[in-house]
Amino acid sequence: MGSIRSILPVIPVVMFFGSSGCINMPGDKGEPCNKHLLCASGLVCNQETKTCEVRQKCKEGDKKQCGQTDLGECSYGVQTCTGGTWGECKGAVLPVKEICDGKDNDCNGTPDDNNAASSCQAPADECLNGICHESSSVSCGYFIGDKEAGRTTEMCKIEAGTYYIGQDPKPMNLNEAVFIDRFEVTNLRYKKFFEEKGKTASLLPDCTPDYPKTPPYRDWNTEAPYFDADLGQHPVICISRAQAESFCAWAGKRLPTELEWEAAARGKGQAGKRIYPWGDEDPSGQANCKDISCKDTYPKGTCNNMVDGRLCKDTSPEVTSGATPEPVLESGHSPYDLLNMAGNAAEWAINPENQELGVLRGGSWDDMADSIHVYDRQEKPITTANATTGFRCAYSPVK
Ligand SMILES: [Ca+2]
Ligand SMILES: [Ca+2]
Ligand SMILES: [Ca+2]
Repeated sequence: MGSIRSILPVIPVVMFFGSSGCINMPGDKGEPCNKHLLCASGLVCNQETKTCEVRQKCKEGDKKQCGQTDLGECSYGVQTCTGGTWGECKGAVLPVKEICDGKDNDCNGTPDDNNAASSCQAPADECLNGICHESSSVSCGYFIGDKEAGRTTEMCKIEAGTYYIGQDPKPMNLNEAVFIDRFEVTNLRYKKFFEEKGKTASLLPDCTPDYPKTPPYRDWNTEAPYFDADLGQHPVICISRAQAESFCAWAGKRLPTELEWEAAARGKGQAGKRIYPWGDEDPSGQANCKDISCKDTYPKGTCNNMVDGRLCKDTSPEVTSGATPEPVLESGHSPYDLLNMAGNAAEWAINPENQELGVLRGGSWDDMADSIHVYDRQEKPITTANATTGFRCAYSPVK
């Protein structure tokens, strides 16, 4: 039974292919086309000569676009028709592995995605704005935004996680990591912004009417010389919240929320249950504020408003005579190594529940040590601008 079934189907197949002359096969190269004007694979029937020729893929000299995409670093190239076939693709830039360089190397429309950080030297590094950063231990050292340059534009990364917030600290969650300026915004940084904005009067730091028009604090005006270069590294003061927001937007940043600001001042977890950025010890030498436990910016008794223009409103013995803003590079390191979170300039922050509420954080050079705690906050109209009001900016990375 089985042997008969396997033999029978073989017979017609042998008969069919065994005699090619019986059917009209497509012609080979140079042969006549068959009666259906067909030729073998890859050949075409020349309608005039009725012979089979190599398929003409294109017309001599024709050009067409080639490559994969023109997104990111990629671009299309051009292919030219030569001898009936398309030549090589010239000038096209094809996708390559994404590396950390601020560019879209793999041409998917997003720069530095697809783990661009893997091109950084150490495995723990991360890629931000085209620069590799060590994410393991260093919290600062980020330079974000191309509008500004210089050390005082450095930012620190505040990790997502639980922070103990408030005078009676309660756990609160910072959902996403945020970058915050390491320093208060300086006069020099603000000057660049002010000039690029055409010295618009509404952006002029203006202490009127709280303080007399006395140098160095009222040395800003729209006429040259309007800016005291000696105070370039001091915090810009006499800044309203709208002016602060304007500056941060110009720099590609924004004002921090109160939660972000306090997280940056305290540090993460239980260790953040401190009262000052540096811990629980008095500010001695750590903060620029105005009682005797603060830094003594000027020797006692040397400040005279009328002569040297420094603001020293209070000359009583318990007050550090001559407390004024100090250069932002100096004091009060927080766990994330931000400076002057306590004292120096008071800093605008945003309360997300009530954005119309003006809030100043950290106290200022004009506050006593008991008013510059990490949880201290002053509510003020957002139009407030006096010799204590400054700010720093925050930044959320684009995902
Ligand atoms: Ca990409
Ligand atoms: Ca890249
Ligand atoms: Ca401050």
